[in-house]
Amino acid sequence: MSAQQERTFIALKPDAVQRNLVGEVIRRFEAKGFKLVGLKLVKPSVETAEEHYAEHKGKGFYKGLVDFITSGPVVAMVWQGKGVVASARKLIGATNPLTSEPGTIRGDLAVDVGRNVIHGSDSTDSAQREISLWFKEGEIADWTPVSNAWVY
Ligand code: FUP
Repeated sequence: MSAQQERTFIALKPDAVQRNLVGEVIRRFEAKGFKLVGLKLVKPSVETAEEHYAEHKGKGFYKGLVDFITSGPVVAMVWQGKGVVASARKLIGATNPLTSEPGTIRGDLAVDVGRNVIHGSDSTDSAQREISLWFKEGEIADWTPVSNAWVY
């Protein structure tokens, strides 16, 4: 991975999977120009969910959040590219979908803060922590297109 590149952790939450929005969200990241380097469908353990959302421990919504995120499969992903951490947050939109701008994923696809479709790391430090929480090293694969020979 070159110095300009960075990685971010993205999770499509159980509502995204159950509402068949997986393709729609992946399409937006691909179209923007980022590279998919990790992808798996997982039903998170309570331990993983609690560690992932550790910063919210003690808040009123914490238990509901952990219950929700562990309720069904999540699509866990690692996306790579220039400025991907901050750019993904812009693509995703504000936490509460009722105030997320139209054109963003949450602004276009959700209404409820507790069912806001997607998670994206909020900094490069969080991204590193979250990628190592959700992925083993061998599950992430950087790649370079061989040529345009497959496009016709
Ligand atoms: P974000 O980084 O936009 O995902 O937002 P936060 O880290 O602040 O919150 C994490 C998740 O907690 C949100 F995606 C949804 C949930 N949440 C609530 O359910 N109620 C709240 O008031 C705030 C957050």
